[in-house]
Amino acid sequence: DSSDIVEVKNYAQANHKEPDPELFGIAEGKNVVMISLESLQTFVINNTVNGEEVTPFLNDLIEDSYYFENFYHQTAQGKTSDSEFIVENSMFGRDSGSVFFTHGGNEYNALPEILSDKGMYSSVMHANNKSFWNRDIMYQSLGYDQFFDINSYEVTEENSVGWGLKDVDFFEQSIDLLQSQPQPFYTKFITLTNHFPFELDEEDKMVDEYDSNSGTLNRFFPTVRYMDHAVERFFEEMKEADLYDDTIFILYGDHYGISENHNKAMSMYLDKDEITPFDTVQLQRVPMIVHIPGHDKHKTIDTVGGQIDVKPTLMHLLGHSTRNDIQFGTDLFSPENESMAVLRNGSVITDDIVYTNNTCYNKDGEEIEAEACEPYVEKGIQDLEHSDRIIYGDLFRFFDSQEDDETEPDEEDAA
Ligand code: GP9
Ligand code: MN
Repeated sequence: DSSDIVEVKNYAQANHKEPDPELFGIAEGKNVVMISLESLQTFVINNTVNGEEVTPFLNDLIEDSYYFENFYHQTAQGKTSDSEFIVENSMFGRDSGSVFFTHGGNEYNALPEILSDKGMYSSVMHANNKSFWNRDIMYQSLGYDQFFDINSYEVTEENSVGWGLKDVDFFEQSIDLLQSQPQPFYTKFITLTNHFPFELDEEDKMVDEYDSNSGTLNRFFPTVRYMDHAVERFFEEMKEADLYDDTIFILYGDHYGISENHNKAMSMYLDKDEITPFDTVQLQRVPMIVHIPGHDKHKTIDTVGGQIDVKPTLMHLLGHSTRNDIQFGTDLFSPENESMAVLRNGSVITDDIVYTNNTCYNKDGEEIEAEACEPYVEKGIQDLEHSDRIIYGDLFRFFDSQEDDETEPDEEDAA
């Protein structure tokens, strides 16, 4: 009932972390381009296949960006839709099924709605049917102003492969749509080509397939390489369209592309004897890149975090306090960040431990005594439970986000 919201709110707000004052508001007034990179995992970053770089553009971009190398996807069966839900709400998805389907009509306090209320135009670009993952319904609940679905794109036999419109054509056609929007905008792009079963036309193969007993892993590398190329083209097009300088870019991998069914091939690629449960957790890392044109303090950051941290991170970059929000992530730039990620199955990662499968490991992958993991495991359970209570009780019906919204970050401390 409505008293639940008070408890959940108190829990979430007790975990609030103050932003880094140097970065707070650095992107104020700018456009935000978010790119959801289909099935991209961290293990291919700065790595090679058959002697060739898999992600040459992203590797360069990382040199000139904030790059979070210990950033985890937190999705479950809802795949892309889970990643969207987690990123937009700073809440966990469901432990099974997809919250996009089961609770698409709930009230939320999501990024698109918040940013829209603050004068930004919010939209999604994705060349698939609007009802896939129940997006047309859920995007209304999340407060998007516009969803450019497959009907906004010219999709032909020639420019399609696998699941649909090729990423290069998708980005190219999106530029006009982007320019039709009022600024500043908050726009999310969802790529498609690097999706299982990783099909690609010969002419688009820029690296050769890997050679192992897993056709899936073998094909993954050329489609990742193609997606990397598509993003490179998009950055060029943003510059040509004169949008680049007024925009900040957030790129993240949505979830794993290579499941545990391919462990044998994966161990061969990673040159390991076997893939242990510890390794499996490490393989849930996805790239997270924050690129701010003209910014000269970019660096690689080893803070442990996950998709749930994107919302507070972005809110603070745009200069909005999140002290009064209900969220389960933390600003990745906050000096007080606890460096921790909780996965949907209860696995937990910090700077020092990995907990998974009822086993506590140190960061060298050696089993250690359970006590070392206990407080983090408990925190993980609490986070998941409180987040779930919001979904199942539709608790945002009882939450007024505008209430004392104008409070500046430091006012309350001073009072
Ligand atoms: C479909 C795309 C892929 O529109 O987002 O979804 P996935 O299968 O990765 O969840
Ligand atoms: Mn996906």
